Amino acid sequence: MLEQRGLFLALEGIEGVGKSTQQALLVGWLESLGISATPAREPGGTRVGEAIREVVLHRRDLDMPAETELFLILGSRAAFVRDVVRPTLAAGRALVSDRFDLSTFAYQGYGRGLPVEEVEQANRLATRGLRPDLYLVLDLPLAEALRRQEARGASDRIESAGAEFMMRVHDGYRELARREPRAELVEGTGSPEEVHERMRSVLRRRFPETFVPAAG
Ligand code: T5A
Repeated sequence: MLEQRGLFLALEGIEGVGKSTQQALLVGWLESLGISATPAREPGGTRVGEAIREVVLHRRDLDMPAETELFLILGSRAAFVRDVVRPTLAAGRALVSDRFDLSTFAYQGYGRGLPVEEVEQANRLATRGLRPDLYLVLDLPLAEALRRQEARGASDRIESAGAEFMMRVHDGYRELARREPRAELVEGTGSPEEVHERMRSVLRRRFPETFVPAAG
């Protein structure tokens, strides 16, 4: 178990890039090192968050301005931070979240066209300033991510927003990863194991005291 405060890792990137796959591998690896790790996802992770997720992702019958989508997602995040993130970190555990606030900047900011700075400001209210220790931003050519997503099946309300939207989100992630010191762009091509090994290298480099080379 990590001492004092735990470690907060957020997996980010467009749909189909491999976040869920890498989350499972990362949690397994952390546990094998004796680090208790909790997987979570956003939007969701709490009862109210899962109810919001249902509305935001699956209620295609609802016409929703981008601002409504934003505030619903931030509403879910406020509960997630209070009820999942803070208690997990206070217990000294690692939290591996499938998406966090970089998703909001990429999708509602770059994708939907809301001013990114204002989105960041509203997000600070939801998180009360709590931020991940590291964002692992998986990067794939858009066409490859779409192929993987199609192979996986059913798309949600946001995924169905079209190719131009997805391109803006894709480019937005690259821009965000460039300017966010806590973000690392991780090449998503190759087998899941190869991508996982890249993640391990990043974690060893970023947190050498936690992930000493001999630790696997
Ligand atoms: N959203 C979310 C916002 O708009 N704003 C926000 O602030 C937040 C938090 C969430 C939706 O909500 C939006 C964005 C999203 O539209 P979701 O279902 O939680 O949706 O997340 P998705 O990204 O849609 O999940 P996906 O399952 O599509 O993508 P993943 O998790 O990135 O990919 P994964 O691991 O499921 O893999 C997809 C397929 O590829 C295969 C897998 O087996 C799977 O079939 N695969 C690989 N194939 C070859 N090589 C590899 N290395 C592979 N890795 C995985």
